[in-house]
Amino acid sequence: MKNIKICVIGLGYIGLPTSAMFATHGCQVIGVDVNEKVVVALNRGEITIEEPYLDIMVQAAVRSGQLKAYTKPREADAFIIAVPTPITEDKKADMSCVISAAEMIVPYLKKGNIVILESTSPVGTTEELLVPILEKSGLKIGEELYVGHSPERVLPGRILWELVNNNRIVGGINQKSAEMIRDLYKIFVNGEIYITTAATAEMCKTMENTYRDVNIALANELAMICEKVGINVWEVINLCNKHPRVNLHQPGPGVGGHCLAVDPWFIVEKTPDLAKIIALSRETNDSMPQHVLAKIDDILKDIEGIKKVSILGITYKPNIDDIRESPIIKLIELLDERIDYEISVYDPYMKAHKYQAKDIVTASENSDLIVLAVNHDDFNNLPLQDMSRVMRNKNFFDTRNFCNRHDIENKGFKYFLLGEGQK
Ligand code: SAJ
Repeated sequence: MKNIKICVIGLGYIGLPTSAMFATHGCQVIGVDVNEKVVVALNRGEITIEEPYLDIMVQAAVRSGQLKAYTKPREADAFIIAVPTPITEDKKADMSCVISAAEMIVPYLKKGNIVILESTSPVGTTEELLVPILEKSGLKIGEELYVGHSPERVLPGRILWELVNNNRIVGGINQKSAEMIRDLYKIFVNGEIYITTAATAEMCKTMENTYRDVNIALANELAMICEKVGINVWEVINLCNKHPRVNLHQPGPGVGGHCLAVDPWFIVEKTPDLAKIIALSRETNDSMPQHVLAKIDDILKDIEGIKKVSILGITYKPNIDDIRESPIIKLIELLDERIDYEISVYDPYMKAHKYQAKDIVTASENSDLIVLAVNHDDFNNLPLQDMSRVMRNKNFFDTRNFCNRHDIENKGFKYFLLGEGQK
């Protein structure tokens, strides 16, 4: 199956690493993106997203001539659609990028080609949305054109390792399509590849992220309960997880990213009357920034006038530069709406934010409260002495159970922990 030509539509977090992976495994890859800047950068061997080691792999792929980028598709043996599927304001899947990507490839399709949808999509998308568009090619779907869904399952920050080593699901619109797609991914996948139907693969992907979201909601609910009854949720979770069949997740200031905060809505959209726990979990997780604000109000209730809150970390999770759906951005918006708060921010990964200070100590100047919002590795050794020296009131609110309480208290701070109630 080597030396085959693959056309990847969408050169983002999934399309670009996938292109580089095929290209460094002997395939000829045509990368397509509607954004000309991405195309120009890629052809220079540069990347526009941050992901460990991706730059090295992309450079190798471009230099070898195996990966070239364009703004329009070209003829190929296989087409992979890896474009965004965000949600609209009213929590419905926005499939416009999938539709335009599919329409874009129709003129280039020929007998024997494979088309794979990798974008996370509501159940039914491949058969009900993609296939009718591909039929415009005049090819017999499943016999002359092989079609399926193979969702990406990689974790930002570990994409290259997980692309190769994770197990993969391939859902075909028929058995032959599934087998053809499986053989294609075998080029670089070391994990198991499981074959199923397209609709099952779609449901698996959305349910994997829903599983995690619902479990985080359970942890967040437990955190609020523990605050109420005056115990420490982190101790409860730690001890519960000593049970061989319990795996409680971690509470926090909310759930972000383009996956967990989005995909559960794809299931709710299809079956709103049945997906009750799923919708409620989304609401619980979405309400966490509001809960963090209520805790901030409580910590600072005795301070008169304008209070300054310094937020450490704004990305949706640690050690990456991604702020999509970040609950910390939501928290900042909530604080922004209040005339009694002044805000400063420090995030080592995000230099451009309007409240970003040049360093942690500058962000702490005249502050009344530090909020540890993201557990970046960089925050392991906070300059507590210098922070405490420049602060007005020495309060520290840890929303991730990340810091050492004693170190912080030893530097004269009052330490507050999300999920810990006072008796
Ligand atoms: N979070 C918690 N508590 C936890 C775990 C996570 O509050 O116990 C929060 C994080 O702080 C973050 C959010 O959840 O805001 C999501 O982070 P994540 O690391 O759980 O996941 P993502 O969104 O970066 O990647 C997920 C992964 N899915 C699963 O682990 C089931 C990944 O494998 C998928 O490929 C990816 O979604 C995707 O693209 O769908």
